[in-house]
Amino acid sequence: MNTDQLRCDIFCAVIDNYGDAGVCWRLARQLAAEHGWKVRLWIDDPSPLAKLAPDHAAGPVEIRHWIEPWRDAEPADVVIEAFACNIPADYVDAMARRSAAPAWINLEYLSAESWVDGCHGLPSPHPRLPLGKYFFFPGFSSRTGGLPREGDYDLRRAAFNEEAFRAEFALPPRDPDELLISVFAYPRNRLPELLPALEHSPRPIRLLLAGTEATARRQGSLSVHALPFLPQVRYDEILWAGDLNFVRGEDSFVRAQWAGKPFVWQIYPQAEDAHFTKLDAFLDHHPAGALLRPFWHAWNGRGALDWPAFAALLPTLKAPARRWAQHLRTHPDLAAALVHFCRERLK
Ligand code: TRH
Repeated sequence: MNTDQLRCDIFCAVIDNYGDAGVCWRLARQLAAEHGWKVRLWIDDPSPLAKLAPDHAAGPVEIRHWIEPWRDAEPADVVIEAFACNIPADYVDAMARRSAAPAWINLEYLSAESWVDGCHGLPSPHPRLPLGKYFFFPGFSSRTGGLPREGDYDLRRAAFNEEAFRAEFALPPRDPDELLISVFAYPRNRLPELLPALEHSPRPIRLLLAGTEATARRQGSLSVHALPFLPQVRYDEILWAGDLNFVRGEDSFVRAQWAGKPFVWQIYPQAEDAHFTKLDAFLDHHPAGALLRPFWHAWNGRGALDWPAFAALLPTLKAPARRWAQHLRTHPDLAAALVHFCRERLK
């Protein structure tokens, strides 16, 4: 098969929030824009895309509303089901009827747990049809599929104009002593407990509440601003402008790492605190994990939220954050790894 211009169908079921659509959109865009693939994104709820990518109609990805009952569509060369969503049975039957079986990928959730290394790339034969599906895990080690990072990331960052960004969102020019904190958190968060400590900070703090409509206010050392929800290509700007970024879920968590700045992760909560295993696995890998652990645990609901102690650590956290980003860059990015993986299977 000519694997130069492959056709690819990505299936995305939106469970909640922006992460499902956000991860799929980012991957779809990169496969189309950087690898020349002809990508269709089948999404059961396209509404998050209106905010993530308001200009998506301009291409290069074809957005399709995934509606059941399924209407026939010819299967692509590469079929990606995101986060183990169940792709339509009729589509799977049509995949089996192709002369060459498509490369069928189950794109999994991101985790730093060690079992991921052993499961990445494993095949899972179909019980009935001559088809095999492969588990593809994003991750932090060279034995995983890596993390999404666009080829133009460095160029965009070099072109980022912090002054213009601040002016656009009515933030005053930077005070040299200021600490700029961005917050993107779940609605259940400990920000109300953090605010009094920030108000009493010895240095001025500017807090950007990402994707909210709160009104600007000032109290003691703290100034609070709301930022509108920006298109996904611009979310990085918030992280580049920040000295400390609070992020959540999966995609913003990865972007904070590329920014190479200290950050705090609010992990997607799971039943019976299962998410703490995932949180700790990440901290075990991060060069500043031991320092970050108490505050990160507290931000996720365990233990006292000791802002003065964490603020005192911030200067120490800068170099490890940069080192971690550099380390991650030594692995191929997720889209490149996926393209390589699929080409091998389609040979
Ligand atoms: O929205 P999330 O909480 O998504 C979550 C996670 O993906 C989680 O792992 C998954 O299980 C659950 O969904 C179903 O957080 P996440 O992953 O950071 O996605 C947010 C997206 O929103 C990300 O692509 C960045 C984007 N974003 C913007 O584009 N503009 C903005 O202004 C902001 C604040 C976010």
